[in-house]
Amino acid sequence: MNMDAFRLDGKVALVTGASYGIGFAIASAMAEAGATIVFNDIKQELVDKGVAAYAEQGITAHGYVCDVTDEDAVNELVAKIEAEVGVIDILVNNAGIIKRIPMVEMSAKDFRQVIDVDLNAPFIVSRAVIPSMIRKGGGKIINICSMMSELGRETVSAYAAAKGGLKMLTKNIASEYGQYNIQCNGIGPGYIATPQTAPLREIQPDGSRHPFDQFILAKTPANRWGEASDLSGPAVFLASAASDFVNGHILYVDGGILAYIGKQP
Ligand code: NAP
Ligand code: GCO
Repeated sequence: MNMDAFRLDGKVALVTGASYGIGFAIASAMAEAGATIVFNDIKQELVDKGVAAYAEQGITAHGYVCDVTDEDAVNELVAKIEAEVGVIDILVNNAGIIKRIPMVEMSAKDFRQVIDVDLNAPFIVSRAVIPSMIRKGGGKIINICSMMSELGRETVSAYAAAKGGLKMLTKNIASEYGQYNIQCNGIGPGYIATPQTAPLREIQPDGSRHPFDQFILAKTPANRWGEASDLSGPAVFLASAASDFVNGHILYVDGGILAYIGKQP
């Protein structure tokens, strides 16, 4: 097998919400594999910080301010990227939020905001990039799903509904656009140490680990939280020609959580 199949040379990759966290790690890995990196964030300040952080790794990233829930802004962003950088070959729908509120205490506004960012936005951005992918002869779309694409837990009803929907949106894009040599797959990270999960890992006043931290360690055969870098290889694989016959698949990168009933008492 020619290992160049795992390279991304000559490809333009848009990773949404990638100033830091999982998106930043995925974009950095794709750059190492040869891709030209484009990313967006809501705030110019964070875009600037992201560009500097990529530069510290020797990566010249193209950063843009864009709220992925704003359809007009997304369409303008894609047109600007195509004019300034090139047609998007790889899209990673990474931007996401979570609100941890018991469902009966959650407002419909809060519920809709999570659905808007975590499900509606991947639809909006994918719809904006697919026509050019078709004209170019193909492309790759990677949706960042979750354990909550498969499992529920207390306080994350909106997030689980969104990520469950994102799993099915992934399968539907794969079904509808596979004929144009577009592969759409998902990555389902386990529990990853990023700002999004920082509240779940806070050291307690008595110096002990957060109860949820201990819970996740007991539910993870790897007995550790994931690092954003654990997602790099899977993302490069799904962005590369090595996965051209993989379509509609959710690749869980979870240290074994979904396979495991949990540590015995
Ligand atoms: P994070 O640290 O909270 O980063 C999320 C990123 O998305 C931030 O850069 C954020 O920008 C951006 N973003 C949020 N709303 C946006 C919007 N409307 N428009 C543009 N950008 C927006 O999260 P993460 O842990 O890296 O997670 C990244 C993705 O992985 C999310 O989809 C998350 O659901 C998913 N995931 C995370 C884990 C985990 O354990 N961490 C596990 C499974 C899946 P701002 O800072 O400006 O808000
Ligand atoms: C939570 C966590 C999880 C992770 C991730 C797991 O509150 O349960 O934030 O949802 O973010 O999605 O795969």
